[in-house]
Amino acid sequence: MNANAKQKILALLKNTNGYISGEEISSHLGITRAAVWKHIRALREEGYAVDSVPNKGYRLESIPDLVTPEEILDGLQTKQMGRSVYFTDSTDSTNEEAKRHALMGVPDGSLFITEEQTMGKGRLGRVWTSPKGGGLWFSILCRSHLSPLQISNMTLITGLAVCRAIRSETGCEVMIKWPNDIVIGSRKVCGILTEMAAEVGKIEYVIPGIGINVNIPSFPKELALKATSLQIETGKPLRRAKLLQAVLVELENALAAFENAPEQFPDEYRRLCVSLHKRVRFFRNGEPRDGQAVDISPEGELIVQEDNGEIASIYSGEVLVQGIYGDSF
Ligand code: BT5
Repeated sequence: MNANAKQKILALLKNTNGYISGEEISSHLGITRAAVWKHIRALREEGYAVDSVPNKGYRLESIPDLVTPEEILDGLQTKQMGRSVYFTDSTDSTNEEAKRHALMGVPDGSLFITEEQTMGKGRLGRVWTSPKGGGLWFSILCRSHLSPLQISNMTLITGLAVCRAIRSETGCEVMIKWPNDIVIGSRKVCGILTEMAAEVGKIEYVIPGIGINVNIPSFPKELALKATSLQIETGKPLRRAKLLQAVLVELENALAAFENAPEQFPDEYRRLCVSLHKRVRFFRNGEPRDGQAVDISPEGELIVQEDNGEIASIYSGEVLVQGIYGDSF
């Protein structure tokens, strides 16, 4: 079956107010009425509710919550980001998908997205729970001009973009826990894992991998205290493709701004960073060190005034924040 014709029929249905006749569709696309019917049936199987009435034709009644290329590209307002979509029903990890495709020369801004990850990755070998259909599990391949040092800010810029998008799409007052968590209150709604490949002094590619808990009604016991979803917070399910489009736009803008002026770390990040002005604990050589988070440096480091009076600049790693996910120390 011609997938392109199916996409065109979907676009026609979306752009028609009311019914469109089978005859009109078939003459518009130059295919038979029987072929139109087959495509309509395929769309219904995917979850599109298409009403059909004799002598009137077809009408799209509702759109399922899909993250297929058709739904992502429909109305996407970016120049490059997310314009090539690699969608799978299930995969090990979208970061791994992106790495495999990077070797095949796919374009800058390619999006790798899946309904379910069977080996979703957190940092430091941890697991990211990615149930089917409940979230936005995706990675973006960026062939950046930044230096490996500047790239350490990628996670922070991505977090800022996700934060902006969730705020504008849902009104949820999400905050950033430095460096890679997006939280609502004291629970995590999104995690970011950035991976990169570099030669000496030159970036080959960088892959921000983003997991957003969207339509997850509840979490298993071991996560229930530290995880939340947008559905839990707002009380209703959300169209994932629409939120994703907003993230892609924000990410494209935030990255462009950062590439133009890498020395100007956005003040907005500081305002949205829940770790700042809190008691924090970090680790040096396995030893816990406590203090107060006082600033983010222009390079994106967390600056901590330690209890012993020293000032520490933390570049990466785990930082516990008192009051978040029940961190206590
Ligand atoms: C992260 O690691 O937060 C990075 C998560 C990145 C996930 C995305 S999904 C798309 C792409 N492909 C991948 O394979 N990964 C990326 P970290 O800071 O290490 O946090 C991991 C910890 O968060 C786990 O040990 C759990 O305690 C908790 N966790 C696991 N799944 C969670 C979920 N769905 N929501 C909230 N917390 C979760």
